[in-house]
Amino acid sequence: MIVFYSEEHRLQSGRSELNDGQLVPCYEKPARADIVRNRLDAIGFGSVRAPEPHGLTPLERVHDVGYLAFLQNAWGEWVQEHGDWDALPLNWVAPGMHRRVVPRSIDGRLGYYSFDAGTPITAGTWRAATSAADSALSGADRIRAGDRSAFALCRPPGHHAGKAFYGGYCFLNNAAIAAQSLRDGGAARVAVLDVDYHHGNGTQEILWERGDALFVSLHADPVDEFPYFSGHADETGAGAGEGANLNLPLPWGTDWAAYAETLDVAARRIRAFAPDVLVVSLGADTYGGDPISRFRLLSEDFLRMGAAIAGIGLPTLFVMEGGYAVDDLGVNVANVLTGFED
Ligand code: Q9C
Ligand code: ZN
Repeated sequence: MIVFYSEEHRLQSGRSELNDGQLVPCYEKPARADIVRNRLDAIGFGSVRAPEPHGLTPLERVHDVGYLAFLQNAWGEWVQEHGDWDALPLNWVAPGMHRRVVPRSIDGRLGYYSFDAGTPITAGTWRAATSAADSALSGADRIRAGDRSAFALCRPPGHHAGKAFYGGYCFLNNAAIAAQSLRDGGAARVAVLDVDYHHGNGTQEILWERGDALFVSLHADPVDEFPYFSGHADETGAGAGEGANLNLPLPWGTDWAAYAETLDVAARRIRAFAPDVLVVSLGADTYGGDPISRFRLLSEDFLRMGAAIAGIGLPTLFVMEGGYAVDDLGVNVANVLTGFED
């Protein structure tokens, strides 16, 4: 399968995120994409290409134009106000407060458009995020052209980003942007399967009222885990999208045996929806060695995951999401892709 990868991912290299009460080095760092790229090279997997630029139009099909303008300009405004250090938000709206008026202050707008303090905006954030979206869009183009599969090695990731918010290391929702592009290119129905350890709250929000797009997610139960306020089993969609959202929360400690059963539930739902294409939000933070996650998958289990996804029997675009055990991330991601192909 063809792999899309942009060197511009390096431009997102935050210094620190707020974690357990401390500013710690960002878990979401350039070495993540490098190790995946290197592993694919080492095993001679597919051909790696730079993405085609797709411009703003496909981003505006998913994200709010005011949000996109904010994201594009935030770093410049932040530097003018505070100088050349990562931009992190400090304030958010609480129930009973108001978000009718968009703040003029850059600090106010960082809070207005975000939901955590783990996602620094830096000088290169916009270019890196748009290059990742271009990889997802280039992968969608391959599927539209008739390829059975493609892999968008996106960095920064995307599934926590909503129509008008960033967070969870994500700025642009690469998977949703690709899914929309596939719809616009002629697919009548699309499904997004999210196997990242964390709930894909951004994708869920974007597709919430959509009957033409099924969202299915396996993730750590939000009663215990980030993003805490999204991902419960009773969130099933609304309006035309009622019933087209399936959350499958799992407890901390989940191993492959339990995961595989739940993945089968997801696969059966996707087949019943009868989509034309499948987009997979591929996070490998379900790995037992992941430093911020608490599932127990082994490297060999990712081969089985790839085979199970192949069993759904749809043209499939893989979009890279999380995974922070950097040393093993290349093997784990490559295992999903080779397990799919074999
Ligand atoms: N103590 C993705 O996997 N907070 N994002 C972690 C750990 C945020 C993960 C805090 C995790 C975001 C794409
Ligand atoms: Zn994750």
